[in-house]
Amino acid sequence: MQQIMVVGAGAVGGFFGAHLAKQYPARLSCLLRPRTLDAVRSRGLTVRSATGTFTVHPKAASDPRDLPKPALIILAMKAYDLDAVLDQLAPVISEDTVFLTLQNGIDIEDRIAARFRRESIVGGVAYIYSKIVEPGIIEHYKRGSVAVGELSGDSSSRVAEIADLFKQAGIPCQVSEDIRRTKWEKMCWNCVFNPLTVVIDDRVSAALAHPELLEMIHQIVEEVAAVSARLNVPLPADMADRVLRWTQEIRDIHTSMYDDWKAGRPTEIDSLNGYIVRKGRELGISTPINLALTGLIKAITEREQTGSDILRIDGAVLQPVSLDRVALAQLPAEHQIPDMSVFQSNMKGQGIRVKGLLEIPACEIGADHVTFHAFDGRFAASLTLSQAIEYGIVVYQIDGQAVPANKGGPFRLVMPGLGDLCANVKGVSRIEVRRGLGKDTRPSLPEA
Ligand SMILES: Nc1nc2c(c(=O)[nH]1)N[C@H]1C(S)=C(S)[C@@H](COP(=O)(O)O)O[C@H]1N2
Ligand SMILES: [Mo]
Repeated sequence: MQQIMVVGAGAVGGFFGAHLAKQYPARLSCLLRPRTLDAVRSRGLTVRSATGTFTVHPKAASDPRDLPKPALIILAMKAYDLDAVLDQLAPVISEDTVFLTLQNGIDIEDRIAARFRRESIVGGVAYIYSKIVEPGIIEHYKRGSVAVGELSGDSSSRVAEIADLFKQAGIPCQVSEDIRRTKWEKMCWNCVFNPLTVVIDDRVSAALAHPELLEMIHQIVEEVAAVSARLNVPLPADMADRVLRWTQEIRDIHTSMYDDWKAGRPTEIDSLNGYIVRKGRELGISTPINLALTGLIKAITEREQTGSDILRIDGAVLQPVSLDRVALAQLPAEHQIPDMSVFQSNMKGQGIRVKGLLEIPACEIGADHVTFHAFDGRFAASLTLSQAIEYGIVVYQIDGQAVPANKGGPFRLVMPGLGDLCANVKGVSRIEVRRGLGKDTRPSLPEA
């Protein structure tokens, strides 16, 4: 396996990629996202560790066709980026390309096998505690080893070769005779401590400090093990105790989910506890604790959703709120306008009165204006609160579908009766309640 391509230079890919690049400068390249690529091109890829700091300058690109054709591809990006990465890699994959999967999640191999040959996949598990400090700079705190193995459980020369590659580069690598089980064992740990550290907003050790949580940890692992057993990967009866034992030497750490949450990145919840819930449902196994954790993690980490398809009400309110199209459709019927053509024959779609929207948050006493901001930040209209309440309607769907951008969607503010067309904000994504007039970039201010 002459050419090696590492996908991703995050906490996992950055650490292992840098070690491999140091040992095999001519053989290793990195497939990176544009932001990381810029950083690695200009400053290299740096690993800071208690045992030393080093920087490498690997070949890197954000299009795999710009890199040497890989014989081995080490997938080390987040599980939720898998499909996009596989699309991107398709042009450089041949009959004898080998994939090594280092990400969390149990269905990664199946998802690759749905696209490429199952025989091309070698299973892997990474044991490491590290963080991205900024793009291209990884801080490494603990561990830093891998386990690899054939999904079939057979021994093979390619697995031996991969293990050798890592060992020569100073990375401890174990050949697992049952890599599927090894993955499920790590899955147990992940399904316990990733969500718990987020829920308690604290280190792993804080989840060990209360007997109720220890009992909950046992229940999480039992649910995971029940699903795993039905998929023909039986785990030991004392699996939960093993998980707790492994945790002792890393008591002080947070987890990758915790770090993702704090950094505002999406979490891997759907590949971890969310996967257990989905598989459990398919197999008729009930997984109440994993279900609760999945819901809680989504509620905690996705709280501050923004984006062009989210309408946020903030400013002079006690607590900002965010609504998507589904949430808007569930607001009280008295505020809904099922058919906008009642105002004007050429208007289409379903709307919600701004009055109904502004009843959701508690407005600060004295709030008297409201500013509607377009998503692109290039247009805003400021109205008095009473104008907005009397005339404002947000059109949010047409025939049950999102309003297209060329019709001013996903959300368009209209003001039938106000007579100010310029107050019809297209692509509105933020409603800012204010005391006094706010930003207004309309070509002419409303007369009223
Ligand atoms: N986001 C955004 N919304 C906007 C504008 C704009 O430039 N950006 N122009 C406004 C003005 S001045 C008018 S007259 C109407 C035009 O809407 P139309 O393109 O549907 O005719 O959109 C209003 N809403
Ligand atoms: Mo306008």
